Amino acid sequence: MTTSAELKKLLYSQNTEFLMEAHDGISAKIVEESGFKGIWASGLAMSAALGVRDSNEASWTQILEILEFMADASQIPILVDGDTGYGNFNNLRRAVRKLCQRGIAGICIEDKLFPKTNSFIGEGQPLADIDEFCGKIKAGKDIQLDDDFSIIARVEALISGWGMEEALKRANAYFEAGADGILIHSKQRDGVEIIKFLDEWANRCPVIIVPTTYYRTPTQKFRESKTSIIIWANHNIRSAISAMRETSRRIYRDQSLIGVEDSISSVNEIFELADNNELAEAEKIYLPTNQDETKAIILAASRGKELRDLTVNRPKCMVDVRGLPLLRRLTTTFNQAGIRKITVVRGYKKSAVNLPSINYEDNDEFETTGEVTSLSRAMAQITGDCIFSYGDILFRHYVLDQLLETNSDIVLVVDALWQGRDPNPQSRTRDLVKCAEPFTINYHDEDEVILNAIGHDFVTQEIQGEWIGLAKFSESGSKKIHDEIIAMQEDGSIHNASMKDLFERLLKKQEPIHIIYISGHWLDIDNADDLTDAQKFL
Ligand code: SPV
Ligand code: MG
Repeated sequence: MTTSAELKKLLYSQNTEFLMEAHDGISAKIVEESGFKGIWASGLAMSAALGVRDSNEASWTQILEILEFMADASQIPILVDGDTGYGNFNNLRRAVRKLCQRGIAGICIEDKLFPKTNSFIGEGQPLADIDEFCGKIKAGKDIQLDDDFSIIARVEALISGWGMEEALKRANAYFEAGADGILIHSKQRDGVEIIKFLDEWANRCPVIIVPTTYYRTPTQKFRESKTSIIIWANHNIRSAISAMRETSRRIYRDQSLIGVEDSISSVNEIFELADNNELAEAEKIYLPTNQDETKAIILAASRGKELRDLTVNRPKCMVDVRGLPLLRRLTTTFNQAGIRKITVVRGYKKSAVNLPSINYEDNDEFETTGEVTSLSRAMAQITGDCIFSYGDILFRHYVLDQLLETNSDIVLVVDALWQGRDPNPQSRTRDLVKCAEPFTINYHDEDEVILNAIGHDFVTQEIQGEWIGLAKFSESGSKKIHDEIIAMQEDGSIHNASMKDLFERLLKKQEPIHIIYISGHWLDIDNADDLTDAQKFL
């Protein structure tokens, strides 16, 4: 159904329906997600959002631009506040054609003079000549490109103090000229004159009301008097003004964001409203993919239980580290090294892992399976040059640069100063390594050293370092990893297997694995102390 047909349906619905004010794309989205079936594109609100008066200071084409954003941002019908129709019958004709072309459902025009003045300002505003206004309605109806497009005639006789008789006379003339509905406006504090109008009008055609000043009158009363549509006309722009004032004043006063951060929308909410995920999906389809481009796979399926309260609603990778989720810090490091294709394997609280511009794969059995099962979820990405990373580590940029320059099939980054971090090798599960050569003063960044063994419990004297959870697979390395995962799937050993198990299998098959040494400059985040270290690290 077109939005214009939907607006018609609301107009003729047996129930009283509601339109909510919006003034730009984002407010249109918010109105729609709140459940409203239609939008009132308020002239007052659109003007205010542009910082101008509701006196036709914004040109009609500028309003048209805003409407185009609103229509793109929402699926529900938009009834436009068309003021007086932006001139005479001819100006309205052009406006109606353009509105139809942009998928707007209807226009409301008021019987006042161009340039209009907001109806709440002053008393006894002059009204348009009835015949001239009827000609405008006819011209609009004759030109509309869409049969379902609605033209609502707004009667200003009550609000301008011309009386009930004049209001009824005008409503009748406009209805006979072809208006699809009447909007009757009032600025009384109670709904008495509106109810009187509704009762006398007796539903000859749909009637719309705007209870901005008579908001205390129960909605039920308007239902009983057969109101077709109630417009909540300006409450989003007014709430935006209050919120923006409060936030600006607070930040100005505090010279800090601490006082506002928890009470305002997150940047992620903006990404969600803008549907950044859709863009990420589209990029996968439409952007050329360079097959030689290095990819990254990040395992981020586990909760991180030791972080307790911090990981009740989100996994460890989304824990805040100095104002940004850990995962964002990690992916930014990859991006800065020119790696754009990043796949994250999610598990625990996967919907909380929602950063844009990332491919997601899910390991829904994360509680009962190990790292290799998570890695297998990203199987399609294990091709070409590929960086592998745990989702809970941070490292200096040079570490990744050094790794990217290696040439061997499988290269692990190993911290030679593993004891500096935590002298007890058994203090937590650590991937310790024995290598063909130890780290010495003569070690060069580019030296790739053979890995002899990887495990959790070697005697201290034999340990040359700790794998930090970062690795690179070349094209043929990726193929070896890929094939080994398939073998593990086939022999059933994949289930609880860790990355250590996978590397051990390759070593057993005499597949060479290399390491490069670093000396500190990284950390992984397992507990609250690590998180404190991470704040310092940044
Ligand atoms: C608007 O929202 O711009 C209106 C309604 O026209 S009112 O401001 O009440 O006149
Ligand atoms: Mg208006």
